Amino acid sequence: MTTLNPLDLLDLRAELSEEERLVKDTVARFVDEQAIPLMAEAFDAHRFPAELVPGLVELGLLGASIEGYDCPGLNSICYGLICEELERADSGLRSFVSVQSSLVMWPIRSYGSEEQRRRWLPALARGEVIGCFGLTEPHGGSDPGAMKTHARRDGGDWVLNGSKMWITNGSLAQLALVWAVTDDGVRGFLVETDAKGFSARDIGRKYSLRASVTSELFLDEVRVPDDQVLPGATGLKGPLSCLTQARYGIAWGVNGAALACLSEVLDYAGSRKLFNRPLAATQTVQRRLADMARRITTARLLALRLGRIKDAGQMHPTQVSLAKWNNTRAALDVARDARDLLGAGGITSEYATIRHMLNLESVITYEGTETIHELVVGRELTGEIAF
Ligand code: TGC
Ligand code: FAD
Repeated sequence: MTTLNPLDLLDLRAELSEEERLVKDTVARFVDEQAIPLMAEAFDAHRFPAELVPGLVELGLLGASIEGYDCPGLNSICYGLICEELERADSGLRSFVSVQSSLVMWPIRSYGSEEQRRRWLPALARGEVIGCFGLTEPHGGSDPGAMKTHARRDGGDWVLNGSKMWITNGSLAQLALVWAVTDDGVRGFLVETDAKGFSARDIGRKYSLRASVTSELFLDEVRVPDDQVLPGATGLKGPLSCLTQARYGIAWGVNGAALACLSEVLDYAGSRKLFNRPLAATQTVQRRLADMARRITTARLLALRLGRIKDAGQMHPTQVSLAKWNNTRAALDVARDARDLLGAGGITSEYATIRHMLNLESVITYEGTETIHELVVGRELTGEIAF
């Protein structure tokens, strides 16, 4: 009997095309050689490892699935595999790429004017411009319809006032896509962060996603010319459709974090000797390891199916909610259990598991909390809105 790969029990690799495997393997090499060695220190130091950006750019990982504008136009499976590999290093690294690709470049590609696309997309792909996505406000993120940040017309300009909270890349960004209420509903504004009246302040003392920058944004009479408003997006559907893209990537990414934990705990359980036998030779430990493998395998299958549906142009936001919810919950449960199996060492940065576990506490909250995604699926099942 052939031996199965413990990290790919159903041989999902066999489902990938040659191009998809090549993308996965290339990003995996970058992650193993350049990203993983940096992440524990970056997390400890509460800093985003910006030295990785040139490598991300060289591999075409910023805006990887955008067609044209100096971007590679890879399919959705490739984008998913990129997220999975990057999150094997750290959720913060995947977050950086998610925001740049799905929450800044995707809306400019989908809702921007031709002039906006030409101006911003190549620079964002080259990492010369870093972007952030400002939707959440201090009074509550789950209900973006309660947005207070507003924009009023003034001659040929718009004037923005308000604030945003918990914004990934906020103080790194040269370009902030800020969503604001206008007389015609919610619109997206491309705000250059050196504009007068714009400021960003980092949120410190995080115990999660420490290798990612999270900021507050303040807008005090910020003037934005009319040609920097996204013409194709009016209403809440604009930002919510961007979230669908990013949540899709998260449904893949979290599997990478879970795989990193499983890999680490398998090594540990195999080598740790207690009561004259390896830890791995006890029934309850094997059951726990098997359960981790079950959760990861089913989550990866779900992501793969979702990716194929997306590439066929058939993906529904509720399906993305189901996958973001299921896969993030699976990854968090795997990480917590792996942390316990690592014993005392598992509470230190000697192992990556606790870092992944803490990061996943953010991932289960951002891009729609677990409850919000359960309620989206509940609405689909019953037709009743219960938010
Ligand atoms: P609702 O009435 O349901 O919808 C309004 C309009 O939007 C459409 N729509 C969507 N379109 C595409 N994708 C989706 N996921 C969509 N969800 C809704 C909908 O069809 C409708 O269109 P139309 O034409 O009828 O007007 O809106 P609602 O206000 O009832 O929303 C419900 C709810 C709770 C699901 C929504 O507000 C929600 O998703 N809340 C969670 C907010 C959230 O996820 N925020 C994330 C902020 S960004 C972030 O966290 C980045 S972290 C990045 C990182 O570091 O990786
Ligand atoms: P709340 O909305 O106040 O929710 C609090 C609790 O109430 C949650 O448990 C929630 O599930 C529950 N709840 C809410 N509504 C209901 C209901 N109807 N029924 C039952 N329970 C409910 N936002 C951006 O715009 N851009 C970013 O780049 C970004 N990056 C982030 C990075 C990090 C590290 C974090 C932690 C957050 C980021 N966010 C970003 C914000 C994120 O999207 C919000 O935190 C999230 O949407 C939840 O909003 P909230 O924190 O205000 O929680």
